[in-house]
Amino acid sequence: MSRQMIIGAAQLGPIAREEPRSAVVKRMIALMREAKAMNCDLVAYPELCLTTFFPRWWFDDDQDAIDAWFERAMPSNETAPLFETARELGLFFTFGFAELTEEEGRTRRFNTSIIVNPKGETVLKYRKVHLPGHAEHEPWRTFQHLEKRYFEVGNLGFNVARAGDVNMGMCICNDRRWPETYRVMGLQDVELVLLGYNTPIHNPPAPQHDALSNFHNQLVMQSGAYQNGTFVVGVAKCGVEEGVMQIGQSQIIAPSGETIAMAHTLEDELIVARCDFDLCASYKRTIFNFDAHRRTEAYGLIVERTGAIPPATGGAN
Ligand code: CDT
Repeated sequence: MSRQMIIGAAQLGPIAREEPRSAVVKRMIALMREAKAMNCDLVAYPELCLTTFFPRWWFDDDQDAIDAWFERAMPSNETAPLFETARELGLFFTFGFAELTEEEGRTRRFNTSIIVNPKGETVLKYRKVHLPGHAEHEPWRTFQHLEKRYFEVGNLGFNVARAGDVNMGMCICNDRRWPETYRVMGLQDVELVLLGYNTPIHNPPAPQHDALSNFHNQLVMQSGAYQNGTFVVGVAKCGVEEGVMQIGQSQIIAPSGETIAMAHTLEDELIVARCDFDLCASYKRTIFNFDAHRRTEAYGLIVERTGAIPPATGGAN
């Protein structure tokens, strides 16, 4: 019998700075009910999806103002209805939030996502590893991208969990641009990578890339899917949020690398695809049979070196 899941990617349009979590949760529940009506088994939401994308602002080191964007408990009073609705409907779901936790005797803050099963249990937690942007106030930018200030680098790695008979993993936004993200999960036989993103079209240090934002979004997720024989589900928070235009293009990608469903708006929108996880095997057993074809003896630099060092000049091979 083939292993199938109907997956809903629940794209969210902009969330205003003043919009309370309770209002966002209502929007998420409306999409969840729509997903159930379309026979979905799992609903995926974007990165940091309970509030506006707050790293675009500098808060003058006002820790209370910063911490107001973070969740101290999950579920919380405000998010409990999401968990209850998923239980009522019998759905898996995944979403991203800013996590504030006490660990190793100190307060820690992560950009986090979780997968929750239909019983309301968290089956996997992920904390974002690749934090883009900058750590100091850079007033020359039209908006800030202060993830390096507000979050620590995730300390959980890229784990894969067996849930609903499928090997599931997660990453978050900027992680999707890095091939190592997918490969570490590929080496755990991942079949479904769930990821959310907030991607402004304008990148102040490299405005020449702006027109390629959608292309790059597809390029990285499609190649990650194909090269690891996995489904990839990318879910945007998009549209003009507090004056900043963010890309949409939420999509579900098959292990062939083909996009099989894509959002066409920059608003709350559900896209749905039936995913047959047995399709992963034809890639994992042939062209990307890691056991047969990977040559780890040639890959040492991947973990030994972080930044690129050019070759010495003048030498011939
Ligand atoms: N949220 C997030 O990771 N966004 C980044 C923006 C990069 S430009 C600083 C992304 O890679 O989409």
